[in-house]
Amino acid sequence: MSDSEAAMYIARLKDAVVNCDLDNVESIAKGALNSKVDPLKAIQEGLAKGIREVGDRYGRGEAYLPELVMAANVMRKGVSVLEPYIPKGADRGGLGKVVIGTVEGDIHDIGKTLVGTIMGTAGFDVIDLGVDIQGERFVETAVREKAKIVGMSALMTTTMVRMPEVISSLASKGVRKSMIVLVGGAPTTKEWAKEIGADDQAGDAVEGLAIARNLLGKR
Ligand code: B1M
Repeated sequence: MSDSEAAMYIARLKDAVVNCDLDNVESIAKGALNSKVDPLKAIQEGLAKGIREVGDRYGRGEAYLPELVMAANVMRKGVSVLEPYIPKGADRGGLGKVVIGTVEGDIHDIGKTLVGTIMGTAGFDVIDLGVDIQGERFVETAVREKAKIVGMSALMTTTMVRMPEVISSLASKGVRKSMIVLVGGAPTTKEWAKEIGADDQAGDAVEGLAIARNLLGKR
């Protein structure tokens, strides 16, 4: 595969999301796989850039909710083709448990699911709680499963405020220091993580995995 062929597929995947092209995204994603394009790169640099572009247009009032929904469906279809081909790590399940979910009031799941998948393929045992997860469920599950990592995702400024509640609850159960707390999602930042007492914030799935490995290695 030449670099220009990879770039062509990545651009076509992005365009498919931007143009809400549900009919063709599957064949473009399969073409990318056949041409040995890295599936994670295809998701992050192709599909995810497309959905962010549509999101930005929505934010500026240049696109409407139905377009956002359609573009998200295109993204999910593309991810479903590419995701099974993300290379798996050697120590499957051996790195410990990660409890991950999208916080209460928030139904965005594409990024959170991708983070869970990447951590799973790298060897973590991932418990994905889903979306709109109340703080108590994060805490109960993390305690019951003796999780090493709790990962919270929030895509909205109105829902990221749920994150510190979960951290306080972990602290009140006396387990905060035994778990690594990571946060992510578009409105979150490193400063936010620090402010609320999380261990770190990840800008994307690959960074999330790198941070998780690094922090676990220090324990
Ligand atoms: Co929504 N939406 N949306 N949306 N949507 C945003 C978030 C928004 C920024 C768009 C905008 O206005 N520009 C805006 C929020 C504004 C704010 O902050 N206040 C918004 C809004 C307003 C809404 C609704 C309220 C719209 C409405 O109904 N009027 C509604 C919310 C309903 C609710 O949650 N209660 C809504 C609905 C939807 C759809 C259903 C149409 C769809 C979601 C489909 C789905 O997820 N099943 C959708 C989408 C697709 C988006 C945007 C366009 C894209 C999100 C996405 O999937 N990105 C988004 C705009 C944006 O984010 N710029 C937007 C791709 C994904 C791969 O990236 O999720 O960032 P991301 O995840 C990354 C990293 O952030 C990181 O790694 C991931 C993978 O690399 N990461 C973590 C994420 N979580 C992590 C956790 C970790 C670590 C890393 O822990 C370990």
